[in-house]
Amino acid sequence: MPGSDVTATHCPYCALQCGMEIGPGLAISPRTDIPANASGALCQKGWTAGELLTNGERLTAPLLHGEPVEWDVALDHVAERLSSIRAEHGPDAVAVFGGGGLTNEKAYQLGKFARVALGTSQIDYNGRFCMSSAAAASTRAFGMDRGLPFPVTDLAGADVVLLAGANVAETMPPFLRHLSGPRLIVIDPRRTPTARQAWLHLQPTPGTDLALALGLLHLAVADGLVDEAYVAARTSGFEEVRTSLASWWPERVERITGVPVHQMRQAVRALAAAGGAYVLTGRGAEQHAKGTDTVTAFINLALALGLPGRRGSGYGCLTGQGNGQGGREHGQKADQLPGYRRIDDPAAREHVAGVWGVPADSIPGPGRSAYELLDALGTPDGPRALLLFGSNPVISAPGSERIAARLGALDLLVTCDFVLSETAALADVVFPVTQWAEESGTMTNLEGRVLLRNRAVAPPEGVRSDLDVIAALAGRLGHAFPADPAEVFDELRRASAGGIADYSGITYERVAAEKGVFWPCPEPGHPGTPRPFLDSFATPDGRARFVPVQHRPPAEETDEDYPVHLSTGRVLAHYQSGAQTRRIAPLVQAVPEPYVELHPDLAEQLGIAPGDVVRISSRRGESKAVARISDAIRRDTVFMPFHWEGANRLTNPALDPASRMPEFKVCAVRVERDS
Ligand SMILES: Nc1nc2c(c(=O)[nH]1)N[C@H]1C(S)=C(S)[C@@H](COP(=O)(O)OP(=O)(O)OC[C@H]3O[C@@H](n4cnc5c(=O)[nH]c(N)nc54)[C@H](O)[C@@H]3O)O[C@H]1N2
Ligand SMILES: Nc1nc2c(c(=O)[nH]1)N[C@H]1C(S)=C(S)[C@@H](COP(=O)(O)OP(=O)(O)OC[C@H]3O[C@@H](n4cnc5c(=O)[nH]c(N)nc54)[C@H](O)[C@@H]3O)O[C@H]1N2
Ligand code: SF4
Ligand SMILES: [Mo]
Repeated sequence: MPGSDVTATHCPYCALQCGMEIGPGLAISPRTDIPANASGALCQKGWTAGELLTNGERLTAPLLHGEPVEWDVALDHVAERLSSIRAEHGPDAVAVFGGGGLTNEKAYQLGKFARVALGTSQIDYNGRFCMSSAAAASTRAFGMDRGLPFPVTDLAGADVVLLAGANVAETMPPFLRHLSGPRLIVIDPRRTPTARQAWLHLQPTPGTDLALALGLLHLAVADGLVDEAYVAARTSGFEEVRTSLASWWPERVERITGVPVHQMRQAVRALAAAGGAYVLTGRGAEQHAKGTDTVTAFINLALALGLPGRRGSGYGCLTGQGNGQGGREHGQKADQLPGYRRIDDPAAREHVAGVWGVPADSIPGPGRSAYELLDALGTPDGPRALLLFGSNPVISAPGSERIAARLGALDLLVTCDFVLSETAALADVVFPVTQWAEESGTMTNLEGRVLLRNRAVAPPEGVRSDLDVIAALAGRLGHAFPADPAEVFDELRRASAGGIADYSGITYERVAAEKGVFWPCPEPGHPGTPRPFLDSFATPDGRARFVPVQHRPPAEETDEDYPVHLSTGRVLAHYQSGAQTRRIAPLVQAVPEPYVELHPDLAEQLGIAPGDVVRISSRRGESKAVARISDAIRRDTVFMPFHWEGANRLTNPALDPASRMPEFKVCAVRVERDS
């Protein structure tokens, strides 16, 4: 805010998008006018977010083959290479990869840049690795994917909240304040800090949530707990689901999941007896080669109990990245156009082509999904150049060594980043870009509430914004793109008008004055839509759809050679690939190195003591980590955070058929003491 020495903005990290203020000397303090953290809470990462702004490892000049060069030199080089690669191999030889941490304006502009300036179909983003299974399941059931179709503050009024595969005590700590009233049921193979606060903790074998959800629904039906009036009035397809449950009797589910029948019964009864109840899924349930069906099974359970579309109850997915929600709405996804439109829908193409001023038939069709795109790089049929914004796949993609090799096979790799991430270190050209506090733009948080980040400080000399880079490249390729976020947002509004995620009534001024506006918001006078499903769902007949699904084992099961399940996830102090948080001293101090968590019995069997270096191998690769021994994990499972190189050398890139989500949460490994 010009004229004031304090600027209101939001945290650079997760999807809770806690409100914060930046004062003199980059002092960070929580805002209390933003519902997500109105309690005045921030987590450790939020408090220390300012440190990366002035970090010594900040990039301040473009790098061309590792050497600092002038901006024009780097931009000219990239534009020339892109043009010649395109001329020689066709437009699909150039690919774009985006991220769910990018503002709405950047996500929108990246999609337009790919389709209009490059004419390529090859664009996707890291959200495929994140909540895509829940998005696919929600679209299938409700006709719309808005992570939480209700404000977070609604949760406080519930009697029971079920968290399937989410460890919010570490992944969004201030969110826990909304859960201080309800009884918590947590489904997690580990007794996490979240599970420790639960009224009931179900501890399944990784990869068995689908069986568990079917077992819970089987019990609900058997015990007469189905809300028949709701099912009749608001849903379709229940009979088929009821029939499909027959073989999922609780004892069989106990054998598959390891969760005792009496605990399942306790969970279902509590949910059914509650005045208000929510079923929420996180990555633990979603990041599987059957993640979409797993989420569907939890949605079926929620529907049978009459929760979605009812005030004080519901189903939701806890979106993870800062703009994980907005990032999946505005066209950086392979099959999508702005406003959460489908790229294969002729009417959607006409509308967006009109806004872009291009013929509809010039917009390329759908391209490859994230993993498939990365895996095709540098292959005879795949892209030969990649422009990458806001992701570090050398660390975060499954089977990462293979992906690093694919990146190495490119003719041209270009990244934008503020630090030399492991992926940027492989790039031919790196553009140094501004960070959250140095630029303005909108973010859509896990509730679907559009929020405004305000520029608080000037960037270091030599640094430009992602929008500047896109505009400069587009300009060199013969297209005039604006670089001003407000101007881009105005165009995004028009492009989204009439779509599922309609932002046309949202303005920066409104967002600032109202502390956020919920989409859909189709007109300037429209109040926004905090709870889109109260009257009807977004399906053609307004009813939520039950979809029958069946359990199946993980893509890779344990065997003699690889006898232990590996699961992966997060710790409080680090964020994602760690490119940011591994450079912030207090966070490094909190968790300095990669580790593997294993049960005392397994450790004893393998002769491993706390602090030993352990070698973990899978069919994809091998990595080393320090042993942490804890009875909070199942005996048959080890856990590794993925914030360092290592975990993803092991993970299995088996993909979910609907969402194309890789199986990050379960694969088979061998664990040995490193001699
Ligand atoms: N500190 C921190 N916070 C973050 C992030 C971060 O990197 N660090 N990233 C943000 C992002 S992008 C995301 S997506 C969210 C993710 O937020 P969460 O989904 O809460 O995080 P994860 O640790 O990936 O997974 C949650 C839990 O799933 C459990 N799990 C593993 N396998 C299974 C399984 O088969 N079934 C079940 N039911 N559970 C399983 C793990 O033990 C873990 O405790 O966090 C956001 N917030
Ligand atoms: N094994 C395993 N792997 C996983 C997961 C898991 O649970 N287990 N989770 C998956 C999930 S949910 C996610 S979301 C992904 C995330 O993994 P990544 O996609 O790698 O995400 P980040 O580490 O956030 O990468 C962001 C990069 O972009 C930079 N950056 C941040 N903001 C901006 C910006 O505005 N502009 C530009 N140009 N750069 C920016 C950062 O410095 C960093 O280098 O990892 C996935 N990988
Ligand atoms: S919970 Fe998320 S948004 Fe809030 S301070 Fe922590 S990282 Fe930032
Ligand atoms: Mo994520």
